[in-house]
Amino acid sequence: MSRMLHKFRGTLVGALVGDCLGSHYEGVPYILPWREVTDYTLTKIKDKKEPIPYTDDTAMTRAICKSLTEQKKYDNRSMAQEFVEEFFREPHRGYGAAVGTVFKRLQDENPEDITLPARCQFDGQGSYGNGAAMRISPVALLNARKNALITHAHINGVIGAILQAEAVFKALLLEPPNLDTDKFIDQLIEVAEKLEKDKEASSEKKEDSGHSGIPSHPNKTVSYVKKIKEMKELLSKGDALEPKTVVETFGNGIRAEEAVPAAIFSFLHKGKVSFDESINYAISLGGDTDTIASMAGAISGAYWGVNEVPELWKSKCEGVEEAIEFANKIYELHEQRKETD
Ligand code: R7I
Ligand code: MG
Ligand code: MG
Ligand code: MG
Repeated sequence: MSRMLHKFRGTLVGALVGDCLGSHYEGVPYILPWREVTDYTLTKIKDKKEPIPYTDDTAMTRAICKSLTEQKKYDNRSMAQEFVEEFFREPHRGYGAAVGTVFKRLQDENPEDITLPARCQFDGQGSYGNGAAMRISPVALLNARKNALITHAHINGVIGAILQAEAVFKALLLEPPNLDTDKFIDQLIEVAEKLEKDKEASSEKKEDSGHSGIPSHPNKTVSYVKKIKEMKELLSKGDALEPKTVVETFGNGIRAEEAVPAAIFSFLHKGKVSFDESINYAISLGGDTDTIASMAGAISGAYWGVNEVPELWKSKCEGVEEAIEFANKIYELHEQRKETD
């Protein structure tokens, strides 16, 4: 089997197991002891008879896979339709509290511009939730910004999704044990700097013309660039690094600007060691554990490939087979594109 297919499977299965395992702790307001997390993920789940269910993070990822593989291309209207269908089929997968409004409006109004409902969220600010970033791994090779805008209009929600996609994309191109963390960080900084420069430019333009573009609130936002730059310093502390410092630096909440840096950092800090350490570490940070672990899992799975995902996790989580099938189909698409390019 080709190494890249292996890595595509690792990406989707990695995102899935991170979601399933992390969901056990979603919302805990404190840092979890390492022992507690590994006791759960490596021991306690052995006794589970029922599959460990996936949450909205995976439900939306699957909707993206479905659209991509059925349309055989990136089509945002089809993406939106799959999100809506999936949401109304199983609304109780733990979706963010506000995103259901977007799906209802998409269904009831079928607006010509499908990003309209998302732009009306939160009094026109758009959602800064991590829900665009959490689902983005299958689009890592395609169009992350466009996909984010279906549900998340706030610039920080969008930048988070693009950076997460970028991290997955970069990890696909690396082979263990060759992970130069400084280089990985420098490349991400470059992308983040460009995105944040665009954000400033678009907000200046908005003030000038009074036109409503993508809502952006540069004064109220924390910079991704600043957070990514801090990763080097934290990584240099090695095992002496306290999880408390990590959470103080990045946050661990439902905002994309917290969860995305926390996930990327979990990969850089522990994903170098093994796939499972990056998942356990992401969960141990507390807060939005399913989403942070799912995003760390996508990056880490892209780096390691599916064989490095523990068999126990693959056997206990709901939807692993479907994730592998989707990975196969997206890989096929990827190969076809290479031929026609
Ligand atoms: O971002 P989203 O899809 O939620 C994803 C999260 C993940 O943890 C999943 O695992 C699931 O549990 O939910 O959904 P949204 O409803 O768009 O955003 C999530 C939450 O962020 C909202 O319900 C709000 O609490 C908060 N939020 C905001 N609050 C105030 N002002 C997002 N944007 C704003 C805002 O502009
Ligand atoms: Mg969830
Ligand atoms: Mg939830
Ligand atoms: Mg979550």
